[in-house]
Amino acid sequence: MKPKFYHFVEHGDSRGKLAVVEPGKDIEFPIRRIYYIYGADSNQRRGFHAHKRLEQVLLCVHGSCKVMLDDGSSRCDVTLDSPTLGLYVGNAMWREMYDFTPDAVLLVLASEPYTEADYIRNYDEFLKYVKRGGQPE
Ligand code: T46
Repeated sequence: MKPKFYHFVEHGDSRGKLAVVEPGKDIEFPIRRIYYIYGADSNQRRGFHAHKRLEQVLLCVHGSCKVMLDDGSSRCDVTLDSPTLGLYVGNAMWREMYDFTPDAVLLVLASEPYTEADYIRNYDEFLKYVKRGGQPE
């Protein structure tokens, strides 16, 4: 599987750096929620789920972490270590985040508000969901 990345433009001058993510210009979906993960335990993996509809872009704006993506037929592991590198995580994609550095801040731009019903937390159910082409039973 080939992950999709965004490379956001860095605006820098003598004062420092600034990066912009503008929906409709830099990413395709509207941003309806923003959350961030910090103080993550480097020995613990997070995630272990897929989403039915949600689209997201993950950016490690400080420090670094790794993300494992699984589309039901293949997997890939990605390192996020730059505040201008965004990883697109579409729906029907199993994800696990791991190897957080102590200073890591993982920023997530999400297309939908938080809805527990959108989560698929069981891996076998996820595989069945993918086989059905993302349709409910
Ligand atoms: C994802 C990965 C990358 C909320 O109340 N609202 C929210 O918007 C979110 C994201 C979480 N929460 C609560 C639910 C849990 O009690 O925060 C707690 C931790 O959430 P969770 O265990 O789902 O965190 P991760 O790191 O396993 O997964 C999160 C997102 O939930 C998920 O959509 O794709 O980050």
